[in-house]
Amino acid sequence: MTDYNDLIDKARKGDQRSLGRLARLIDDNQDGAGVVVSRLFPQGGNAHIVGITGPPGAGKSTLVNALVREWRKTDRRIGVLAVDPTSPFSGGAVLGDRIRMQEHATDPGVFIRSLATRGHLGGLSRSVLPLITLLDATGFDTIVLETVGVGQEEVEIKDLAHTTVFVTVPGLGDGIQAMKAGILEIADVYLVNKMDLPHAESAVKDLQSMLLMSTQRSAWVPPVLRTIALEAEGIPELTEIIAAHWTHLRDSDGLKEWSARSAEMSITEAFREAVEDRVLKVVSRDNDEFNEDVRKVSNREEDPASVAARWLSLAKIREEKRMDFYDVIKARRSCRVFSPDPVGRDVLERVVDAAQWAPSGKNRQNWRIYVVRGQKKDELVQVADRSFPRLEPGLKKLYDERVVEFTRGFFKTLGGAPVLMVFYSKPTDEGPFVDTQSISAAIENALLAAAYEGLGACWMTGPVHLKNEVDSLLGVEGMDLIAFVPIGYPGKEPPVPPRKEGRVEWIGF
Ligand SMILES: Nc1nc2c(ncn2[C@@H]2O[C@H](COP(=O)(O)OP(=O)(O)OP(=O)(O)O)[C@@H](O)[C@H]2O)c(=O)[nH]1
Ligand SMILES: Cc1cc2nc3c(=O)[nH]c(=O)nc-3n(C[C@H](O)[C@H](O)[C@H](O)COP(=O)(O)O)c2cc1C
Ligand SMILES: [Mg+2]
Repeated sequence: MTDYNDLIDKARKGDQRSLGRLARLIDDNQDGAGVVVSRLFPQGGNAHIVGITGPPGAGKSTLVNALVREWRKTDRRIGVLAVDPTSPFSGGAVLGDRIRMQEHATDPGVFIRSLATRGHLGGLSRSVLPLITLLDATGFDTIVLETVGVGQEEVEIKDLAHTTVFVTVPGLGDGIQAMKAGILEIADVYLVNKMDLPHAESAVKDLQSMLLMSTQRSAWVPPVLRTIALEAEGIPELTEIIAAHWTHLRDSDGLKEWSARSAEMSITEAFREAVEDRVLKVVSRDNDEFNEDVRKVSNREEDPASVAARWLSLAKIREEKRMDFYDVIKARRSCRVFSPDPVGRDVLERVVDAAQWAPSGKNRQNWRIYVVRGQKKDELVQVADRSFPRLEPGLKKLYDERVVEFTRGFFKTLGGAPVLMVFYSKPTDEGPFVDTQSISAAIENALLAAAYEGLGACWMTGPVHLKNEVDSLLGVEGMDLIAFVPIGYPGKEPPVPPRKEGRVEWIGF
């Protein structure tokens, strides 16, 4: 198992290889990417994120290169994420970026990564958000995002970057007009690059008069700068303005507003991606259940929206919890409130399979597991409810009335769980002591597997004194009733009871 914490620590100390590995993990969305990002996230929130956008070929990469050189005169760490457009007009941009920023390739204070867009976030790659988190949380002071903006779609960059610089060039003429609607609201700094070209001043004038027409009024008045990126002309002025805008944001409510807007956008985006991933998993000709739906819709037995709604409520669509082993152990909590959402049969089969891989005395596998839902389940729940009065006096001795009341409510419906697993032990000549240990191993395996699947469950002793009723409901003879395990998606995250001290003695260490 990869030790992500170790990688993160090294990356924070400036180790480029660890940083590169984490970036690749995130960019390729490999297993573990989600875990890493959620570990990194709380450490972020310090970097200044600067967006550089503008039409293809405006000189953005050349400009970023010059900016990095200027910033590196002081000791700050700079991250660059260059997002390549999928547009056929600017194919080869990856190579271009690499060449233009090559002078920083060996500088340990600079991290540069080019990303291909995958049609998300208006020209921005889907992994941009988590990669920003990576750089932010590992101590980069400034993060530059280079994106191609050719129309409306670059608008989202303002939700990703604190400071957005829009770069244009002389001679675009009507091109600028076309962009007008989109760009006037987005940038904090406007810039005409390639001032060495003819008609450069008139491009500046055009931009200035367009900005005057803008109805957007705020405390920050976006300036128009002039640069020749190739010769690093105008770069010190640009870094000064970028720093001034950052100061302005932090001294006003601007940063707070930006953070709220940015959080909203990133949740929406993460949500959309998660749903999209689940959808792609379902929509496959390898999936028999899906094929059955295809048949139904093509025969007009069910409409597409109803099929989609059914899948959305099903387990397959839920986020798979890819957890470390020890995270699973800690995620296994006794769940007391369940969601009524159905649990897919395939998920339950994996849970039961895990139970059956438990060790047992002389490998007798003396367990019998009943997985029950529907009316039979409801009848079993009623038996559990009727068993409660027997428990009550004992509970009252231990807990206050609120807890007793809550437990009484829990027994009424077993937390509203959609499925109940009933564990029986078939007596062997090993005797009840070994038999019970064996089945306990099976129950705990099932609980851990359930936690891994994102399910909640609760180990309950089961209404032993009403065993006859349970037996006859299930048609069982000659076995010991061991446990009731209600199971389903959690309706509420269970509380975490603290672990007790002094339970372990180390001898001979
Ligand atoms: N004349 C002149 N050319 C420049 C200037 N800055 C950049 N260029 C040239 O413009 C071309 C495009 O530069 P890039 O930096 O790749 O532009 P870009 O906006 O990053 O391009 P894409 O990422 O493909 O959209 C290159 O040939 C640069 O050498 C400048 O100030 N003056
Ligand atoms: C053998 C065993 C029997 C249990 N029986 C019951 C029970 O009858 N009713 C109940 O509500 N919880 C029952 N529990 C759940 C415990 O109360 C619960 O595990 C404990 O409060 C610790 O919480 P946790 O599982 O979230 O760590 C049982 C747990 C075990 C291991
Ligand atoms: Mg570029």
